[in-house]
Amino acid sequence: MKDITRDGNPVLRKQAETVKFPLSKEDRELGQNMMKYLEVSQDPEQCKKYHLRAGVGLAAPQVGVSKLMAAVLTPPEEDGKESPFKAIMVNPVIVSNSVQPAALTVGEGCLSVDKDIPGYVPRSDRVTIKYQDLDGNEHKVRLKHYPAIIVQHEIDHLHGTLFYDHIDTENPFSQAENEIFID
Ligand code: 4LI
Ligand code: NI
Repeated sequence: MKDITRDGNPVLRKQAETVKFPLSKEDRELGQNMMKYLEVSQDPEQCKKYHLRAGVGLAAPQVGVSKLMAAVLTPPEEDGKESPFKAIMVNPVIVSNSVQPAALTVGEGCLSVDKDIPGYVPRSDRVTIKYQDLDGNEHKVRLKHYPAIIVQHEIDHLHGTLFYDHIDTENPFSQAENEIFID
């Protein structure tokens, strides 16, 4: 799990394959290991010990597997206003998204992209997603703000898209009308 695929590896540019149920032992472990990576990476001591970069999302192509699977783990916020989101998502799809655009004020980073690429990544502020969990149960959830941005970033990975594809090359900090910023 330490071996994250880096930009330039063709697996990051492929459309990932649908995962069939019941899950193989291999697929189940893949999901569990991706979540484990996020948990370990968010613990400052373990992060240092294993020389990891912290992440809040990880998609299967980032560990070299071209399958529709991703893990998301948002750390609990200090003010506790926004509810944390934790899920291993199998075959996730965005079923609807808000017209309201949003972007992270500081831009996005990606475990597969070593250098900082400055610019706003325009996203939808809210999304409704559907996915299956490791037991094949269907979930439909509505997310907003930071969790919504992370999920869009991870689902992009499953279709071969990287965050910087969305940055305006002419004007990386151009703002969409009404765009809201999330820190
Ligand atoms: C330590 C412990 C500053 C710069 C702030 C760190 C626990 C950037 C932000 C974390 C930035 C945790 C993150 C993402 C950004 C920047 C991802 C720190 C891990 C902040 C996650 C997928 C984009 C997600 C907010 C170029 C690896 N994550 N920061 N973007 N954090 N982290 N993304 N942006 N500027 N990437 O990167 O997991 S969506 Cl939780
Ligand atoms: Ni990424």
